[in-house]
Order: sequence, then C-alpha cells, then structure tokens
Amino acid sequence: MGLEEIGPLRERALSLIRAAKDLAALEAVRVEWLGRKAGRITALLKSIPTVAADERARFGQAVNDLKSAVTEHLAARRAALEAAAPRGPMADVTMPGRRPPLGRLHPITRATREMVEIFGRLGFEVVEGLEVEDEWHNFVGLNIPPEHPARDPLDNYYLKDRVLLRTQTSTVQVRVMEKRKPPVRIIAPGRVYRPDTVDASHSNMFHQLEGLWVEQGVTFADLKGVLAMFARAFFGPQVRTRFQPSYFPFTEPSAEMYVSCLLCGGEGCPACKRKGWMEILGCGMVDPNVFEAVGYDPDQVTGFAFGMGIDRQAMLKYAIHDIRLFFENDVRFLRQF
Ligand code: 2U9
Repeated sequence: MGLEEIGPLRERALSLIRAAKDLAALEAVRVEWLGRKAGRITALLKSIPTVAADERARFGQAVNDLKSAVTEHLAARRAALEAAAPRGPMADVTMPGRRPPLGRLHPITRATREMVEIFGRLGFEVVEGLEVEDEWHNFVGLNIPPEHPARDPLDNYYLKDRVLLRTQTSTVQVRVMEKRKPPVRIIAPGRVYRPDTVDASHSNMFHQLEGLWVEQGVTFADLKGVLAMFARAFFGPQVRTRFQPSYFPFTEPSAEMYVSCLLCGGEGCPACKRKGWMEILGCGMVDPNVFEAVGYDPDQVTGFAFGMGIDRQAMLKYAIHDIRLFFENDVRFLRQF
C-alpha cells in the first residue's frame, strides 16, 4: 500500500463514522478499522517495517495521523450518539395518566371518628390533652392513692420524678374540670401507655376513649341511657346491654357494661367463652373525692364517667384477632378497611 492511498482511506473511514446511526454501527466501524486482529489501520501499522527505507518515515507518519484522526472522530461520534440516545423507554404522552393510589383511614382512626360522631349527637365535645403528664393529673386528682398498685413504677413509664406517659385519658377530663365550671359534657380520645408485655391482646401503647358528663341532676339512669345508645349505634341495633357492679377509685358506684355477643348474639360461642356476653367498657358515677380535687362542690353536681379501649372495640367490630396488627403498618392488613 502506497502513501497516495492513505488520503482516500481517511475519507472512507470518516464517512463511515458519520454514517453510523447508533452505537452498535459505530462499534462495527471501529472494529473494522482499528480492531486489534484484523483492523485495516492496524494492518497498515504492522506493515510499516516492510516499507522501503526511503519511504518508511513519511508512510509511518501518515498512517499514525490516520489512526489519530479516526480515533478522534470515533470518540466524537460516540459522544454525540450517547447524548441523543433515549434513556429507558420513551413515554407515550398520549396515554391516560396513572392514578396515584388513594390512601385510607387507619381502622383505629375510623373507629375513633365513628365514636366521636355518635357521642357528638348526644352533645359531647371532643377534648385533647397531653401524653406526658404529671402524677397529680394521672393519679392524685383521680382519687388513686400513693399505695395503689396502679402507681407502681414498674407499671408505668416514668420519664422523671413525678412525670410519666399517661396511663389513661382521664387526665384530660381532670384538666377540663380545673379550668371550666359545670356543666361539662366531654369525650377524650387518645393514646395511653402501659409497660405491658406485648401479646395478641396487649400493647404497651393503645387508645382510649373516655367520657364525662357533669351537671346538676345527672344520674345513673343517664349513664345507662347514653352508653346503651352508644352500643347500639356502634355495634348495631340488635345489641343488648347489661351492667355489672365493679370498682374504680374514681367512680362510685362503678360498673362494667357488657354487650350481647357480637358473634353468636348471646347463644354462647368460643368468642364470648360460652357466656353470651362481652365486656366492652367501665363506667360509674364520678367519686365525690374527684370533684373536690378539682374544686367542684359534690353537693351541687353529680356526673358519670366511662372509659373504653378503642383498639378493643375496633377488634370486636371488625373481627381482628391480634392488636399488634394495628401497629405493624402492613398494607395487606390496612387495605381491608
Ligand atoms: C374523671 C372521672 C372518672 C373514667 C373511667 C373506666 C371506668 C374504665 C378502662 C376501660 C378499659 C380503661 O381502656 S381501658 O383499659 N376504663 O373502666 N374509666 S370509669 O372515669 C373517669 C374519668 C375522668 C375525672
């Protein structure tokens, strides 16, 4: 191959590079010209020692210039093709948009809102308070004496001396009574904390809804009427209610309310331990000591109070067997509500 042929070769190589439509075509050109084994320019480089001595230097120079030119043009073309290459599949902008998945309410939120709505129809106002409380509002104001087992440091999340995570939302009602004069008709939904060992029916954080109605002339009959109405509205009109004496430091007399079993209707089944009844809440007439603690005159007003676990009611209503499901954030569970 003579010196005079190098110019046309260069034109040919550069036009092939310009014509390469994609990276694969460009790579084919590179292999054809610069391939280590059979590249055309590689062959020319290898032939330099065989060229006549007087021509060799100029020929060698020309071949090396050719190699540089082709290498540079390959690199430039590669950069241009890469810049133009679409990244990933092209979007079809004429397609209808993909609907973003709509979230939904957590079953605890749903149950809470339903309860708030039912008590709202009876004139109860929603009040929220603090999750970090002092001993006075969590125990003393509720007539829970220092030696009461509920105050055991091992049964409470104490943050420091006399400050703890509330174990019941009653603290909210105490605060409202300190601030306002009767009549008071409020419900307090919210989180409470107890260091229980977690299992299918216990969580160290759960939700309560407590209520309080204080006014001149409020009686146990009002308590029964309000709570029976709640049970029918929340669980269904077929539900029957039963009250059974109980004891709480903050109410006197105290009771537990049972509803006819939501599964068997009262016949007796494994869910109600064959009793036909399920306990759903505690209640009672506010203890005079509680009124005195907040500055109400127990000779002037009476009131009733109640408390229930929202998680427990939601489990009964939606037939959920494990309280832990509420707090695991598994969408396969949450999607069902
Ligand atoms: C004031 C006075 C009295 C709230 C009440 C209960 C009975 C009760 C439990 C039910 C299951 C808590 O969620 S649970 O673990 N509660 O049995 N609560 S009477 O009584 C009050 C509240 C505030 C000022």
